Amino acid sequence: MREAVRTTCAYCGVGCGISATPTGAREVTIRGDEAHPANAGRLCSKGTHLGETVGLSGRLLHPMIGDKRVRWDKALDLVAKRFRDTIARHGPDSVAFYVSGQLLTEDYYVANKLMKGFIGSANIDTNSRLCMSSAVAGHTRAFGEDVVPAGYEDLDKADLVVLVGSNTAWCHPIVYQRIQAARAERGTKLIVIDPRRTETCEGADLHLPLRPGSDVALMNGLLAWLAEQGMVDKAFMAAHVDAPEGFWEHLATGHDVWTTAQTCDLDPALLLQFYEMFAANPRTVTMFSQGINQSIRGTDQVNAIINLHLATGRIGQPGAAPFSITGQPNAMGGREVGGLASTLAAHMDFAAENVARVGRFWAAPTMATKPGLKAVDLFRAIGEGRIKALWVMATNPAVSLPDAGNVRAALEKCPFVVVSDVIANTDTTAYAHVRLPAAAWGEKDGTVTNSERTISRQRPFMALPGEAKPDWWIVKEVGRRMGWGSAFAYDTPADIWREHARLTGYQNDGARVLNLAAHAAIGNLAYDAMEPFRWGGTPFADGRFPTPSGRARMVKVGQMDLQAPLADWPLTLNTGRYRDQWHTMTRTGLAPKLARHREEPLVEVHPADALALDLTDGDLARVSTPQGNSTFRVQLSDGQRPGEIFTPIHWTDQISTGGRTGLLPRPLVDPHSGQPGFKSTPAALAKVETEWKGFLILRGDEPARVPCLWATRVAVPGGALYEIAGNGDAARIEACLPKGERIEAIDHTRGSRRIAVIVEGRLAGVLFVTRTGLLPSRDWLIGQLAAGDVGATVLAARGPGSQPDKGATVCVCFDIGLNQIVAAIREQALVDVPAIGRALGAGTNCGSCRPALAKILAQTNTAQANEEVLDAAE
Ligand SMILES: Nc1nc2c(c(=O)[nH]1)N[C@H]1C(S)=C(S)[C@@H](COP(=O)(O)OP(=O)(O)OC[C@H]3O[C@@H](n4cnc5c(=O)[nH]c(N)nc54)[C@H](O)[C@@H]3O)O[C@H]1N2
Ligand SMILES: Nc1nc2c(c(=O)[nH]1)N[C@H]1C(S)=C(S)[C@@H](COP(=O)(O)OP(=O)(O)OC[C@H]3O[C@@H](n4cnc5c(=O)[nH]c(N)nc54)[C@H](O)[C@@H]3O)O[C@H]1N2
Ligand code: SF4
Ligand SMILES: [Mo]
Repeated sequence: MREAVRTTCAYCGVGCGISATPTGAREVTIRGDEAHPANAGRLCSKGTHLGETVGLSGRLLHPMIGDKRVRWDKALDLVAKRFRDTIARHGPDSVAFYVSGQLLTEDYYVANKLMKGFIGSANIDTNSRLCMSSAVAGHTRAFGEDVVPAGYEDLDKADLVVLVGSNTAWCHPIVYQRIQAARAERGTKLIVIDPRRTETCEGADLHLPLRPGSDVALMNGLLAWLAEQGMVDKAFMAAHVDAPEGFWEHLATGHDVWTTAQTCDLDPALLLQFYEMFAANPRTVTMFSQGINQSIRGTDQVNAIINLHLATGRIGQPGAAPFSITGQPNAMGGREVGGLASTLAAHMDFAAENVARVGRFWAAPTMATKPGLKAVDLFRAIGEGRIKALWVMATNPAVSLPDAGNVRAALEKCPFVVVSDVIANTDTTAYAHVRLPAAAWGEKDGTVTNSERTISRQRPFMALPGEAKPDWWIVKEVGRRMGWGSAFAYDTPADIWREHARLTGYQNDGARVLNLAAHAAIGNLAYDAMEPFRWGGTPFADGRFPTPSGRARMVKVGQMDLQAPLADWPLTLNTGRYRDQWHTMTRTGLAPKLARHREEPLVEVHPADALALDLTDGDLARVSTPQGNSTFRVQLSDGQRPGEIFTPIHWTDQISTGGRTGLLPRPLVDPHSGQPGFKSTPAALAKVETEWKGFLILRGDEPARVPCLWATRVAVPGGALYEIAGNGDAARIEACLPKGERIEAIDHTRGSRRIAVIVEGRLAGVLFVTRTGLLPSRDWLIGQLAAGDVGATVLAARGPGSQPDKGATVCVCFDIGLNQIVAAIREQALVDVPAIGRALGAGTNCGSCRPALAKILAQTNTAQANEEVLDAAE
C-alpha cells in the first residue's frame, strides 16, 4: 500500500479535503482529510464513493480525429491550424472556447490567456455562466468587485441561517451538516425559502414555499417592514452604503405584508414569522444558490438579498453575511482568473487601463478589448454561422445548456468542434471533429478555490492512463503551435500558478481585493506542499468596499411580472439535482452505490395535478415545453406546489431514452448576467401508455442500445440494470442478450417472458418482461452477476431463504432500503434519527441520508398514528 495523498474532492464547491490512499493501479481508499478547513474529515455520499469512479470504464484514452486514433502531434497541429486559418479568414471573433468550473485554476488561466491575449477575442465563456454569473453581477453591482463576503465559520457563529433557492442537504451536504451541528449546539435557527419542500426543509425551523420567481417581492417586503420598524442600521448606512435616489420611496408603496404575501402566495402569518426571526437575529447568514441565480431576474434577486444585509449592517461581521454558495469545485478559481467572457483577468474588467495593464503583463500581441459572447449567445452565434471553430473543455453543453435541441443543431452545423473530455462518448463528443483525452480527477495536478475563497491543491495519486494529458498542457501546446511559444512555455502547473498569482498582484495598489502576490514567489516543492489558505481575509470588515468611493451600493430592484399559467402550457417546470448524481453523470454514473438512490429520471407531480391528469406513481409521462419534450417516470409528491413539476438534470442520451431535461428550458437569460432562467419554464404533462414493462440486467460495462420506448440504465456491481417499457412485441429486446446457454419461461397468453443467459457457468444476462403482472425485486438477480454458479432456479428471481425486498436505497454507505427502515421504526419503536442509526447503521457514516431518515420517521409516525385512530374507531 502506498502513502496517502491529500487532495480535494472532485465534486461540489464545498471543496472538501480528501485523503486518498492508492491500493492498486486504479484503486483507491477515500477518507475525509481531517486537517482540511472545509470539512474536518467529513465527506458526503458522493465524496465517500469517489473510489468507485476512478476505473477506466468509458475513458477517452487517445486523441481522436473522427473515429480514428491519431498521435498527439497530429491532433494538436490540426487544432492549431484550423483555429489559425479560421482567424485569418474571419477574424478573432469567429472562434470560441467554452470551458468549465471543473477545470483547475492553472488550466483555466492558460485557456483565458490564449483567447484574450493572443487570439485577441473574449469569446471564452464557461458553464459557470449557467451557474453563478448572476451572483458575480450582483456582487459587482453592490461591492464593486466579485467578492464573496463569507466563510463557513460564519455558519458556526450565526444565530439565523436563511437558505434561499438552495437544496443544501443534497447539493452541499457537508455545509448542511455544519448548519445542523450549529443548530444542535447553539440553537441556530434555520429558514428555507424554496417553492418545493426539499429534504433541506426536514431540519428547518421554517419553510416558505413561495411562488417561483417572487423572491424580490419577499426580500423587498422584508426590507420595507424592517424600515417601518426602525430596524435599518442608519449609522452603518451613513458611513458605508449609498442608496440610489428613490430607493426608500420605492419600498414605501406596494410592499406591505398583505401585498407581499399575495405576490409570494404565502400565508401572511408565515411571512411575519420570517420577518420577526430576521429582525431578532443580527447574526444572519443568507445563503443562496440556483433558485436565485438561475432566473431571468437572477441579478436583481441577488441584489435584493444583498440590499437587506447592507441595510442592516449584516456584512463583514462574524456570523453575518450574504453568502453565494458555488456549485462546481473550481467555479471560484475560474472567476479569479477571469474566465468569463464578461471579465478580463484577475478580477479586472475591460476598462482601457486594465486591457493595457494585462497586455503589458502578458506581453500580449492582440488583446481583446471588449467582452465576448456569453454562453447562450455564443451557441446562438454558432448556430447562425458567426462562430466557425469551437473548443469545448470539461463541460457537456449538448445536455446542460437550455434548449439543448437547438444547441445540438448548432454543434452539428459548426465547421470545426474540438472537445477535451475524460470520457469518450458523451452527448457533446458525438459532435466533435477532434476529441482530446484529458487527465481526470486523481491524475490532475493544480489548485481549486471553494465557495469560501479557500484555495486547495488537487494532487495526483494515479498515473495518467493511455495518452491522457492535463488540460493546461493541451491548451499550451496549441498556443505554441499557433505561434506563441514563449508565452506558453510552461513545464509544470507551478509555473502557471506563479504567473497567475503575480498577475493578481500586478500594479494592484489595493484597488482589487484579490491579491495572491504573497503566494507567487514559491518554488515547485512549496507549491506541491501548499496548505489550504483563504484569500481576502474577512472582506469588508472595515466597512470599505472596492468601489471608487469605497462605499457599497444598494440597488433598486423591482419584482418582475409573474405570468399567469398559459392555456397550452399550464404547468411550471422547475429543474435541479439529485443527492447522489453529479450533472450529466459521466462520473457518478459509474458508481453502482450512487445509482441506487434514484434509479430513473422522475417527474415530481403534486397529487392534485396527477389526479387531474390521470397519473399515478410509476406511470410514464411526457413533459413538453415549446422547446421540446421528454418522457419521465411519475412520482407523486406533496412537496411540490400544485401546478409546478420538477425534473432532474442528470440523464443523457448515453444512459436513457427519456429524462432529457436539457431539451426543455427556455433559452431566456438575465439581462445583466446572461444566466439562463432554468428554474421556471411553462410546460405541459401527459400520460404515456405502454403495453409492457420489464428489466434487463447485463454483465460488463459495454452500454446496450435497447430498442424500446423507455430504457434507462444504471450501473450495478459487475454490470448494468435497464428498466424498460414499450409497445408491440417485446421479443426484439432479446437481441440485447449475450449469446450463451438460455434458460427461459415464456407465457404467451399472459405476455410474460423470463430469460436468463449463462456463459461459462455465470450469469451474463437476464430479461424479464410482463404485460399484466408484477416484476420481482432486481436485487437478488443483480447479486448473481457477482456470484459463481447459477442454478436452473434463477428465473424464480430469489434464492433459498432470500430476504424480503429492501425497497429503494436510502443509505448508500450501508445499502439500507426504505422498507427496512420503515420496518425497524415500527418494530423497534425508534423515535429519532440516531436511534435508526443504532438499529441499522443507516446515516452513521457520511450522513447524507439523515434528512431522508428524518422524513421517513415523520411519515411512518403519521401513518402509524392514523392507523391507531382508525383501529380505535372500529
Ligand atoms: N448532488 C449534487 N450536488 C451538487 C451538484 C450536482 O449535480 N449534484 N452540482 C453542483 C452545482 S454545479 C451547483 S450549481 C449546485 C446547485 O445547488 P442548488 O442550487 O442547491 O441545487 P438545485 O437543485 O439546482 O436548485 C436549488 C433549489 O432552488 C429551488 N428554486 C426553484 N425556483 C425557485 C425560486 O423561484 N425561488 C427560490 N427561492 N427557490 C427556487 C428549487 O426548487 C431547488 O430546490 O449544486 C452543486 N452540488
Ligand atoms: N435545466 C437545467 N440545466 C442546468 C442546470 C439546472 O439547474 N437546470 N444547472 C446548470 C449548472 S449550475 C451547471 S454547473 C451545468 C453543469 O453542466 P455540465 O458542465 O455540462 O456537466 P458535467 O456533467 O459536469 O460536464 C463535465 C464534463 O467534463 C468532463 N470532465 C470531467 N473532468 C474533466 C477534466 O478534468 N477535464 C476535462 N477536459 N473534462 C473533464 C466530464 O466527463 C463531463 O463530460 O449545468 C447547467 N444546466
Ligand atoms: S460536500 Fe460532498 S461532493 Fe461536496 S466537496 Fe464535500 S464530499 Fe465532495
Ligand atoms: Mo453549477
